[in-house]
Amino acid sequence: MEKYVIVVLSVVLTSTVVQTAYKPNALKQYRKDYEYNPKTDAFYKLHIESARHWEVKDRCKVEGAEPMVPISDFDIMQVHAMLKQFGDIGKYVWVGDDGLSHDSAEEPAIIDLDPEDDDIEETGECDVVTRGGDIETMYCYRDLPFICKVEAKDAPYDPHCSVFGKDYVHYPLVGSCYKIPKIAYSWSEAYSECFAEGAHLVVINSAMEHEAIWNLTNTGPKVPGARASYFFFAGYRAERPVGFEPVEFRTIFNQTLDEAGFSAWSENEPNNALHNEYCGSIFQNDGKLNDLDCSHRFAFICEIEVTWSP
Ligand SMILES: *[C@@H]1O[C@H](CO)[C@@H](O)[C@H](O)[C@H]1NC(C)=O
Ligand SMILES: *[C@@H]1O[C@H](CO)[C@@H](O)[C@H](O)[C@H]1NC(C)=O
Ligand SMILES: [Ca+2]
Ligand SMILES: [Ca+2]
Repeated sequence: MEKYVIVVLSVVLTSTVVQTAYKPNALKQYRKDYEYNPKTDAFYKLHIESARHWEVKDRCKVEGAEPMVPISDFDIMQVHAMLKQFGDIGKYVWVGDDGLSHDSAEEPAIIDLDPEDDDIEETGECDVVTRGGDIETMYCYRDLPFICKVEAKDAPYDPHCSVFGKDYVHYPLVGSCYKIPKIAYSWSEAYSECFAEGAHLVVINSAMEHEAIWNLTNTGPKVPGARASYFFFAGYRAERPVGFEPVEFRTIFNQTLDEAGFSAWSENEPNNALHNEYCGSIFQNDGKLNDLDCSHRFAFICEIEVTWSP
């Protein structure tokens, strides 16, 4: 064990040196919240918010990744190094199934009161990596942190959209790339997700961009979990007014809608339903704007502006 820790430390130190050394183009960058490991040529993110094992695959997938399967010692060292930054989140992290059998980390029942009871077996156990660097198993229903990984070869640089990954669609006439992540989020969660991707919640700046967004909202499968499938959160917000002040929607860049270049609301919108709609969205039926409750979960659109060069 001690020998192992020394190996881990020296690897961690070496990779730190590699990462801080100035080498143009040497360091790959996926999303802002992923860390590159040159030893595995892959990107990793430790999700310190916990989830049940069966939720992990989808959560990684939203980020274009998969649950990390510990296929090499470098993967384990990566988990070890990332966990070290968070002393408070317990000893175990969900990982993907490596197909091998491992010992259970669960305490065996001291006295089996009912030998006929085989609930535990039905519950099933799933793979974890421990702080000590072992692969063990725990009950799949536990809430644990988890780790996602994407290999650099699966997240190639997209020169049209200036982003790593394959999910952004380029609209050359508009000069932007767009993505509808496959998850429903509150407005703030959506804002953060786009930011982590190196993008921002979509802002419509022209009639042509309106056409493109309208088209985009009518392509592709519905996002699961959305409160209504025909609204997409976008980069507009208003402050909740004090008293009878008028409600004024601005873009996330603090422009008025007119300054942004597109100010068409859907019919009878903004209606501030239940006096609680201060976040902007795009309505699929006409591609125009609608106000929504910021805390409800909807699909959303991320945008990356790209400079057109001949
Ligand atoms: C949107 O779709 C319509 C019909 O499919 C097409 O005519 C139009 O050119 C598209 N607009 C953009 C900006 O892609
Ligand atoms: C946004 O713009 C308004 C109007 O120009 C200005 O009063 C306000 O201070 C701006 N807000 C920020 C955070 O810059
Ligand atoms: Ca735009
Ligand atoms: Ca509304």
